[in-house]
Amino acid sequence: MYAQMVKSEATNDDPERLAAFQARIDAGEKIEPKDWMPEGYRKTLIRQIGQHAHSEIVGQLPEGNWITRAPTLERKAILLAKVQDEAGHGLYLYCAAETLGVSRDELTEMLLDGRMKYSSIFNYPTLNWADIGAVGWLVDGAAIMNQVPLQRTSFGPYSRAMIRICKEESFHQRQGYDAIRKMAEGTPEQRRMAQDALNRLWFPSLMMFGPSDKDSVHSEQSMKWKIKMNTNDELRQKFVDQTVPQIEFLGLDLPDPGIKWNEERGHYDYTDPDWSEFYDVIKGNGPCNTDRLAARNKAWDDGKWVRDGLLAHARKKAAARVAAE
Ligand code: FAQ
Repeated sequence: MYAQMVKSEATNDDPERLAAFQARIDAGEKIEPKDWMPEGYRKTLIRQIGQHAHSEIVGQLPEGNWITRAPTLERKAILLAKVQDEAGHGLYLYCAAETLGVSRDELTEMLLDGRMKYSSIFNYPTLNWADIGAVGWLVDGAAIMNQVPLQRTSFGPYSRAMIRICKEESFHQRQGYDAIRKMAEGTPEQRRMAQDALNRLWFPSLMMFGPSDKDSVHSEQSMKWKIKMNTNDELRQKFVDQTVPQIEFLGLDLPDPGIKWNEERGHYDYTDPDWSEFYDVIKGNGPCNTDRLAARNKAWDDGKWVRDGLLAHARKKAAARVAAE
């Protein structure tokens, strides 16, 4: 099975080659597609970049759902631009993965038949306009916390894709914060909606960083290879520390009674998400898993005639070129 195949387990590569490869990583060199790399490195990257690309594409669904119902023309234009950006991020990432010898079609098929994952967060519904503000603020906020360090990741094409993605994600986070601020400063009903969105999306946002360090399967090897630059818990803590003052600025109630400043640690304490819920969601049993995969499968099936047409055109041109030679 692909999922087993891409585990970042130790490989049987020649120890000398492995040591030279590790020395390049330790020296901060970028690894480029034509360079030698251990099979485990290549497969771990395909798994992570592929999952990331799928998340960008599936992540368009909960927000796209609100484009027609945005409260003003300005908010509609902003949301439309954001959703288009997510499609672009998916494309940069699929291109980065393709340099590792897997095609975009193969990756898509693995998403569609459940062999590859996408971020757990997109299996939660967006019930109202406040959720759209909260997605930009919290979900893009969590995404960018993870992605800024990935600009320094060891694989060249991934690192370069992340530079552009991060510029756009920071606009996404700010537009979300602005939308939720408007709600928090609005009528009592708007304020109630903002609070409700924060309460529902807080723990799913914390889950985006992955399981706690003691349960993370890939972190140790991925950090050695600089495919990941931080552990899941390090990034989750940074996100909590950044977001709590924003919640206070908005005058909203904290979504977790366990949030308290810990003077000794110099960080906020917080309650861990319900990890059994997380594992259930990534196994396919979240509130929207079935809908999300059905929507992507439908888009893939509906687009078949376009792909077939383009392929037929390319084949015809190639045959004409061969005939002319
Ligand atoms: N959801 O050993 P670890 C966005 C899986 S940004 C689902 O810790 P790893 C922007 C993991 O795959 C969101 N599955 O794994 C946007 C593994 O399973 P496997 C995407 C998860 O890879 C915003 C198992 O659990 N960002 O979409 C999750 O070292 C708004 C064990 O976990 C990225 O992908 C999860 N949350 O660390 C778009 C960033 N967490 O494969 C639209 C790049 C873990 O063995 C709207 N990725 N799993 O079967 C990463 O940094 C890492 O892959 C982690 C997971 C941190 C996500």
